[in-house]
Amino acid sequence: MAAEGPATRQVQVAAHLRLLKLKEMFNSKFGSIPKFYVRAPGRVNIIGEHIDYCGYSVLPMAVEQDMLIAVEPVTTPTLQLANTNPIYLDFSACANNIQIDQTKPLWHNYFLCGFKGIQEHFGLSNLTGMNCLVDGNIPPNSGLSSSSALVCCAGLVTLTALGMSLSKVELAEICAKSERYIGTQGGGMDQSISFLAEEGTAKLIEFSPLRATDVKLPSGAVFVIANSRVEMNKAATSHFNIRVTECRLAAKLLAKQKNLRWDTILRLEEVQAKLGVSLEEMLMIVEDALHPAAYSPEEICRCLGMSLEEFRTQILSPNTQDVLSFKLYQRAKHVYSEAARVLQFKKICEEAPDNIVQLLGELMNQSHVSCRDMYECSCPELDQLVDICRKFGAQGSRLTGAGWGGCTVSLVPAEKLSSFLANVQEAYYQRIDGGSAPEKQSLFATKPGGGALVFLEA
Ligand code: ADP
Ligand code: NG1
Repeated sequence: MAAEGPATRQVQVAAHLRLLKLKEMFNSKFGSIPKFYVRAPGRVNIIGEHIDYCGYSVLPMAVEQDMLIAVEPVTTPTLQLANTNPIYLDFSACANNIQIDQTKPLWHNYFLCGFKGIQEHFGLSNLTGMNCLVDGNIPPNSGLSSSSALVCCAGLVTLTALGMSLSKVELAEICAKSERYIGTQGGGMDQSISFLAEEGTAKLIEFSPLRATDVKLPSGAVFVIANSRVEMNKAATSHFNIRVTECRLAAKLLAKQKNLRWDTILRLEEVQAKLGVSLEEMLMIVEDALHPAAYSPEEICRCLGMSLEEFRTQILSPNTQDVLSFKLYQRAKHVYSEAARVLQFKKICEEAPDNIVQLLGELMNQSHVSCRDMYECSCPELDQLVDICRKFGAQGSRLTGAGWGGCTVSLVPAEKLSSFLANVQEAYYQRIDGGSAPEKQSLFATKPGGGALVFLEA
């Protein structure tokens, strides 16, 4: 085993101090000592954006930032939630009557998603309560999955308080499903990596059935996260669900054109599987079957032979009812090409050619262009940050997570790391910070971290 360096010890000391502080705060809040603690990490998606909910594999790794919850099960049926960050207000509810308000995605609703997911999985109607103090250090609304880390952490807290057990895969599937109670129709990448992550390796996450395979990242380069500082709460806007709907509609129209049973098809991957063709062939099929001009609800209804009423009730989500134009060609092009890039990325990591960093960087750059132009989930600040990162030495740089704000991930040759950080700091952050001290939380190198876990001692 390698000897521990001073940097590792510093991290351990900081983690220990964080736990002691949490224990103290818990004591002053609830007048007792936590019985156990749970942590669940955020993630950075290296490549494979907006394709998990279309059925395609993605390639994320866990980051060291996480949600940490101190817990004390109690004998009354009251669930009491508090947060170390005063912007997140205290909340309490009866554990047997959980209501999740989709119209206001307040922080405690994410906890309730994880709680309800476990409750429903075991069909429990009588749950005992808990006192919980939450401490999170994942930048919120920034594409690093703070919301899913909270949902997963809450799911594992509830399972542990009940004294029950589930596999990591089962937990990930339950939490992916239950996070949808908040109103967003995500795919499952975030919850899967939060549970299945392992230190030192990125993972290829595949769905149906859910599984995770190690992907060895190149040793000569570092992944750097940079936060554009534009926040985007996915549940408070309709951007995310509009894209999910566009992909679903594209899948149905492609299926109809290819004489498949379109009414049961929900994901673009199902069309490919039913046709038995390659991703490259799917890209050609999209060229023939869909047109680049946006589709109106009326045109879609004509193509599918359904009424506007059926369209609204059976296809649109509550927050996409008023959408009048759907870009199906562009979204399908992004999804099939991005799915192919994920497979190429994994293959290059396995083969490890001499120019591995250059090849992986090119795929990341292509991914960003596709997210920006075809999927339209970037924003001017993200595009600027990506340009700056490339200018100062990144071989590849792209938005990560849902987008419309949030973070970029860049692949930087190890020998260029310190000049890269200094230059990006100056070119992007100096301007918005007005020259104040660098904000470490906005620009940092990261490596694959471990997954969610429970522990007893602070
Ligand atoms: P992300 O890309 O970070 O997952 P989302 O928009 O999906 O962004 O979810 C972010 C939401 O998660 C926040 O608005 C907040 O409600 C919740 N959240 C994030 N961090 C914390 C925290 N430390 N404590 C409580 N809730 C948090
Ligand atoms: P973030 O960036 O955490 O909101 C969302 C979805 C993922 C995935 C990505 C885009 C949720 C909880 N997460 O992640 O499933 O679709 O966008 O690749 O909906």
